[in-house]
Amino acid sequence: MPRLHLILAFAFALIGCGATGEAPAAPPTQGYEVVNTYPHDSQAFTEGLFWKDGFLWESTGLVGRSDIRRVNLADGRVVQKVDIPRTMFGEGIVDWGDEIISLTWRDRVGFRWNRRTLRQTGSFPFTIGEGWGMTRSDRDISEGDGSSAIHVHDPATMRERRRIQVTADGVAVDKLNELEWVDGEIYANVWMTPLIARIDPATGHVRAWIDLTDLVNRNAGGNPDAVLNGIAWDAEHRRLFVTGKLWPHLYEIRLTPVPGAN
Ligand SMILES: [Ca+2]
Repeated sequence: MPRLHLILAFAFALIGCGATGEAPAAPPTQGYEVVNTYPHDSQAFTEGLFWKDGFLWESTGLVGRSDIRRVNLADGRVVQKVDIPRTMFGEGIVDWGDEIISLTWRDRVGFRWNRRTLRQTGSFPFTIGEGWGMTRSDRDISEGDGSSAIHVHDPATMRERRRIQVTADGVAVDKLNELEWVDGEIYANVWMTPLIARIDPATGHVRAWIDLTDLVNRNAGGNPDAVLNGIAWDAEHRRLFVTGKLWPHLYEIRLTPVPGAN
């Protein structure tokens, strides 16, 4: 059961149970501090988020409300946006070259957009189950499908090159949602939880959890759909941003050292 896997993974992370057999050690839970707080569109059902060229780029979901937008960090203002087809449910986005590539949740199609004009330049069939979050390294594009798998694609064709199975202390971590490539790791927030997993892309092992319970409590307002979902990394200035669906705020956070690490 995916949910059981997730609960077990979280419990192991908190309790710090010892590993069995040759499974890796239980990942520690890492703290953070809020560096800056910014406004975020509380109508945005955030599905994708990244930082590029001085702006946040965000995609939103829900049928009839899905778009791709360029957002000013300081005031949260949407400076440019394009709707995806009104019958579809938008999902993750990633930049590649002059393009933005976007997924849909269950519509089995992805789109390519000119990043400057936000005009659609193409589409492609998307046959790997559901589309969830996306991110990129220098070489490829990674994408989740709601399970514990991260699919690594050739950006030119969006064909799968390899697959990462994500585990924490030997237990599959399901419902990996919005993704972000950060300093050689993949960060993934886990749907319906306050957790971000820091994943080793070579092994799929979770190296640490980041527990954002306090930010979820500040923003969800009791709405179960208002989950943590949105991680962006400004590599140049080493700023880590997080937000959630329908959250009124977006945060820059700084991670505190992993317990027990130098
Ligand atoms: Ca992201």
